[in-house]
Amino acid sequence: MKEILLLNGPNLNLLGTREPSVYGTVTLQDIERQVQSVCDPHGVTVKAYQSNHEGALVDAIHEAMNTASGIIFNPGAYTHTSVALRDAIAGVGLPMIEVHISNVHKRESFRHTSLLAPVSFGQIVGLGSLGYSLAAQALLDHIYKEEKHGENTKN
Ligand code: CA2
Repeated sequence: MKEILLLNGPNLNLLGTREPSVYGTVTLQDIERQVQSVCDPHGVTVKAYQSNHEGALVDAIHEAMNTASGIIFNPGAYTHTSVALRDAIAGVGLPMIEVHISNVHKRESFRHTSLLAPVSFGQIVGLGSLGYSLAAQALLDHIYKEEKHGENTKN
């Protein structure tokens, strides 16, 4: 069975418990369920992982290389700082879509730059928890298109 990795970075375990005006009232567990319900009709399993530690996120990306077909990733504040996460995504070569709950472009200027954006095939920002469900749809579409392209270019 196909699997995707739903990866969340630092502080996103607090979703739904603090700062509802910025991050909403939906919990991370709710989001994990939402993403699984998008993937269920496609027979795709969602492996969900959250960590507050950069190295643990790098390890999860490496593990996904052998198990997953793609990654939905909200790297949290590491979005703006982490060369290590960018290198990990580039290194495993899996398709990755970046999600941000808040509209980072309406916030402080240090949130306007993503080191991960150049290694993602797309970004969804500012749509709250809905962004994760849309990201799941986009990732499945991307994976199926890649598979089709592979079949068509086989000789
Ligand atoms: O908008 C996003 O999804 C962010 O990735 C969230 C990060 C922030 O550093 C990025 O610039 C944008 C912060 C996650 C903090 O999550 C919390 C959730 C609830 C309560 C407090 C923090």
